[in-house]
Amino acid sequence: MIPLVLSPEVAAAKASRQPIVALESTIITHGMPWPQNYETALAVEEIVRDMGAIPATIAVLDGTLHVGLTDEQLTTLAQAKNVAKLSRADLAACMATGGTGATTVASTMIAAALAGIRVFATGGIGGVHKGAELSFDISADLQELAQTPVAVIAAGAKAILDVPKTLEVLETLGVPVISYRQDSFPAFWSASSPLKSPLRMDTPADIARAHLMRAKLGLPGGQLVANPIPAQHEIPPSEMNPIIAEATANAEELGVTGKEVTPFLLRRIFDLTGGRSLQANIALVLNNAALAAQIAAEMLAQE
Ligand code: PSU
Ligand code: MN
Repeated sequence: MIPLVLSPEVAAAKASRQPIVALESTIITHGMPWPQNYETALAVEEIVRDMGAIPATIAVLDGTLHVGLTDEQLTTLAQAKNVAKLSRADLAACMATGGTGATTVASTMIAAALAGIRVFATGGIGGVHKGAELSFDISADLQELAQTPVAVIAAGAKAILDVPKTLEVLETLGVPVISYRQDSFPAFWSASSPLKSPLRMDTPADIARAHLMRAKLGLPGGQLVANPIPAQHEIPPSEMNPIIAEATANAEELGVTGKEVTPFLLRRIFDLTGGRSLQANIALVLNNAALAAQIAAEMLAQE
């Protein structure tokens, strides 16, 4: 038996073949401050419902892997201190020892696939960090995309990463990187970047068909769908770049490494932008949730 618990709403959606969108919890516990983290988590669930799909937020609570959280569980998680950040390497150990932890992109994909959910919306994926040639800091999210059949809808990779190297690794791993309705690869807080996207698609139907086609070919893994932040919410690269440089320098000075790097940089960038980065982050997550719901509906329609 697979050790996971579906919420009643998610179980009912599966039984009646409604579209479902998986949502991660690290963005709640490590990516945004209280209370915006909780408000955003609720707003994301709401937009998924408005678009005709059922949201399934994923986390480990007291050793149990939950797919779909109640409002009470979400509130508790959003306020909890010192919650573990669970990537592929941490998931089983946390469950085995009765721990509580938030799932990253990698472990949310694992849980979603186990639950039969093929579409997952988040903010930005982890990737190759700047200086990775020395630190070897490459997120497990990239390998997960190569092996677990879930389409991940994100606003590209955060510009705190080495984005060209992230795209190179994704290519090496055979992960389709599809930008939505534009030729350039989006840069999280900014809608476009100087980098050309490996692939472009303009409809949820094409994205769904490509995902299903990979499965028919027996290709493992998912797709990264890079959905640009809506123009009215973006912060241009000219403003973000010096701030990212400063935050990255601060992380180095303080010797921040490993799992701490992404949360540290997000907090520092929040401070340096006077909270604007968070507003942009919220806007892009909502935008990704809406697209994910459409892709999930298309996958069901095409089967
Ligand atoms: N993007 C965000 N906020 C986040 C993250 C990504 O806007 O909190 C999280 C995701 O859970 C992602 C993780 O999977 O950071 C990547 O961490 P790492 O580089 O340590 O694998
Ligand atoms: Mn890392």
